[in-house]
Amino acid sequence: MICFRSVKGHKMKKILVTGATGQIGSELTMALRDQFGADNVVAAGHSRQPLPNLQQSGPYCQLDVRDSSALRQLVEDYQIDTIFHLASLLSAVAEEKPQQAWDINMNGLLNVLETARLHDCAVFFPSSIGAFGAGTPAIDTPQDTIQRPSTLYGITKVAGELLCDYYHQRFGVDTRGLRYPGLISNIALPGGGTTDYAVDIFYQAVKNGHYDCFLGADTQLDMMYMPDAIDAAIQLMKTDGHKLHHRNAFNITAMSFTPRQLAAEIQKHLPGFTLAYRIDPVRQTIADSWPRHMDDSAARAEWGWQPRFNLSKMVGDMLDKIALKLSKG
Ligand code: AKB
Repeated sequence: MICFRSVKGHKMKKILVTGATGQIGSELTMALRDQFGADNVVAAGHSRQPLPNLQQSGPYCQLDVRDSSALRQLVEDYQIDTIFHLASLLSAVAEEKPQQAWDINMNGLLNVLETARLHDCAVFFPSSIGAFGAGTPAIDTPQDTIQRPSTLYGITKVAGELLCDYYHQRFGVDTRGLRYPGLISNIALPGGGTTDYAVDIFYQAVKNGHYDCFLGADTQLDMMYMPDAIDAAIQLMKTDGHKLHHRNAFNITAMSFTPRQLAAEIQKHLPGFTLAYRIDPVRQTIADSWPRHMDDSAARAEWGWQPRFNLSKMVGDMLDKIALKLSKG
């Protein structure tokens, strides 16, 4: 592989977040604005309405990442040097619309990487536990291992990891990425993932004291609370690139649990909470093909990854925040 320029240490001065109205983007954009200045972080959303604080606290625009000229214009207009590219369809919705998922996930990423090559930007790309498949070791899943996913989402994540590697090795673009587990948050809802139960359960527990879970009681998956997911993305992008042996993409996890274990933790705060199971065969099949617990030692060793939230800390914080949110209406 030929590399035409070496990777410089990118300073994040002008940042673009695609998919800024999504589950990660809504919080990452605000965290970046806090750290780098509100005017220096451009939020680009597409299909979802932005939350008022996202739209009002700094530059916001509409962008379909498949529109390469609009993307390039935006990068030129704001002199962007770093792109957090979050726009993507999630696993369950991608199974409903595989052609559209390919178009958005792959052509969107290609447009971002080409724009980054032409305008000398660094790129953050979120991969996922979905990049693994049934042939991957499910316990302590190694950083470098078999990746033969059976979902369209997973295929776009593996291809995305490889494409990011290619742009780094071939063109010197500073691409970096994480393999996120299921993400649990209380600001924007996730949109059509397999791990969404671990968010829905909190809203239903507080509102109705009961939840019908679409995954089976003992389906164990890696999970993470959103504050850790946000810190990880920013920390990885700030790390001196010379320290990184892996780039696309690092396994990271914070906890690993089943619906039964999550319910038991919620019951410590809400003793009357009940859980029943109404299995969705599509999402169950997807979950069964994913790792139960990833080995994230490469992330810990190469850039100091260390989560702050475990299961009990996350559950306490989620219940407090959701109760407050619902009480405000
Ligand atoms: C999904 O369930 O699709 C996502 C993911 C694990 O990538 N949350």
